[in-house]
Amino acid sequence: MTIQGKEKESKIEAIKRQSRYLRGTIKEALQDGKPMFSEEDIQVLKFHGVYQQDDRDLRSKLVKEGKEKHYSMMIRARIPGGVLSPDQYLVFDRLASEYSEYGTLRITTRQTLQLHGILKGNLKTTIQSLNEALITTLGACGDSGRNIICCAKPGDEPFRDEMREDLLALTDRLSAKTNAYHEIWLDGEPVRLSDGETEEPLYGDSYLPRKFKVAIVPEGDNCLDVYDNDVGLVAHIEDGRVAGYTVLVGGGMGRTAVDQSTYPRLASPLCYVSRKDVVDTILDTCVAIVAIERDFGDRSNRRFARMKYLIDRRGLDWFRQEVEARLGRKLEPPRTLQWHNGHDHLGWHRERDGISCLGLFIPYGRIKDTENMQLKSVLRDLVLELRPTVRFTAQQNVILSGIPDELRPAVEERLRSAGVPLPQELSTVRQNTMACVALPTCGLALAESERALPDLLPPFERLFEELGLAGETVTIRMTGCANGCARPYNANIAFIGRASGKYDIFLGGSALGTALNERFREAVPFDRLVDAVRPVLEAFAHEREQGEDFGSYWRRVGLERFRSAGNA
Ligand code: SRM
Ligand code: SF4
Repeated sequence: MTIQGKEKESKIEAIKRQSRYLRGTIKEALQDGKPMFSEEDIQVLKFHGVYQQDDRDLRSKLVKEGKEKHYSMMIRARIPGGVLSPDQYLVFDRLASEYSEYGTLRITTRQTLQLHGILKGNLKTTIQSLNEALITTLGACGDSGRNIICCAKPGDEPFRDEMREDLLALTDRLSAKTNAYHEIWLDGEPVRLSDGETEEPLYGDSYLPRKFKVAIVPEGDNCLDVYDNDVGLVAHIEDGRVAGYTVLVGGGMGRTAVDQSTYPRLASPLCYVSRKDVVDTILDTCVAIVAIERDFGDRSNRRFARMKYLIDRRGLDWFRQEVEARLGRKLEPPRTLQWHNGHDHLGWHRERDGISCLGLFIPYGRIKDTENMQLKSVLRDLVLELRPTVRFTAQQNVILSGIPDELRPAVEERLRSAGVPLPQELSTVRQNTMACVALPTCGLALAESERALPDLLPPFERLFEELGLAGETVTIRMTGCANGCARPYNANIAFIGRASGKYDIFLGGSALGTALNERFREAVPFDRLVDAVRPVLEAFAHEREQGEDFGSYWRRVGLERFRSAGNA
């Protein structure tokens, strides 16, 4: 049932449909002794939170030697709202040490954790161990509702609990229901369905045309780029409680460098849904939206299968009418939204009386031990001793929640002796950076990102100091390709991998996540990136109006002003 019903469906559509609700031949393949899965199972595995990858640092050497690629799996958990109990965190820490070839944990830009470098032979044990700790990986990847993200800041305001309640209810409604996960990973018995019953009441046997992302934030605090999601729920807070949500639809970052008809898009306000009457109205609205994408999304060309393209093709009015028809009622118009924060929740904050939380900057989301910084070890020790709730943010950082106020100095001391800087010891620019994983694990990376940004930052920090901009919030994001996993198209300055060692530079954006940036330069060599951006930052430092931030300055002055600037 697609609007392109007569067009040929993509290969992946057939794989999904023939997978018997995500079973494929994964169970058999786990016993076959090979280091990798078949092409079909690789696609089905994504729905189970598993990506087959190979170590790209070794690839060309192995090919030259006529050997097989070095395969391993990336496992992505689904952690709604990014919240883990201390014991759950410790399970991840142990699994990273025991089974990941890299020994690391990776916080993602959607508040969850990835384990890279899991050999096929260890896959089932690893997933089983996560499940024993009540952590699933089902739906962390694949064409269904992904991990729903929510502002991770803890606090005693009732609206935070209400947002979490709604997030969990929505997670339940949008989760895949197939029994395949239990059969494959947990040795569950095959399901017996009675006539007319289906394993996937919402998704059907073909699931969605593409991934589907939902985010929840309180109005004002856009710490997670709500406009970049297929559905954004912006909570309107009245007297400390959630009065209702403005629903945004059709956001997404992904584009393809070689195809100019692909583009990032900020979500459009669709409607307001009150929470007072029935929470179900919010859930029903979201389910109706998902079902529209299921029924009308493009199933012939995955490049245009995200809901943003459906909305642009058919128009927001059509979309609204379709939601109304499915709900059987008129939608209320969206409310006007105000934003004042785009920062992450770093540093110490009051959580409730006598209790604090600490937001720690995790360099590009990678929890690991190095010679200079024993981040993984100190986090493990703090979690073992203090038993904080561990919260991941959508800016790849961690918040340790529930720390008694009197223990603050001791926590700081422990971090210092492990070489972990407190956020206030980091430059403002560093605190506002993100980089996607890219090499060596991401199969789509064209250039380095997580491993390259650390070398790029010091010259930028010096430049900001030199220009008197050290206190300025300017967001810098880097990705290894145009797919946009670190949400680069919102950033004030973005470096987007174009080829090995070369990056497109995008400028403008908004630190509040409310505007997209524009392409300024193409395929600039890594060692010329700072010089390419320098003239724009110099002009900003000298010409900006009182209180004007970088994004507003860029939009006022315009791309034309800088066409000839830079020496890239
Ligand atoms: Fe992503 C594909 C990593 C957030 C847009 N992304 C991938 C894959 C799985 C590569 C692949 O398909 O083979 C990457 C795995 C790399 C690795 O080795 O770990 C990958 N994406 C990531 C993470 C880990 C980046 C990070 O540094 O944190 C993020 C995991 C989030 C999560 O927990 O679910 C991640 N990806 C995003 C985001 C940001 C967001 O959702 O807020 C986006 C842009 C928003 C959006 O979806 O529009 C994003 N990833 C993509 C795309 C482009 C989608 C599109 O609409 O065109 C791809 C490629 C694809 O799907 O074909 C992709
Ligand atoms: Fe890989 Fe590209 Fe995503 Fe980076 S942006 S993780 S290189 S797909």
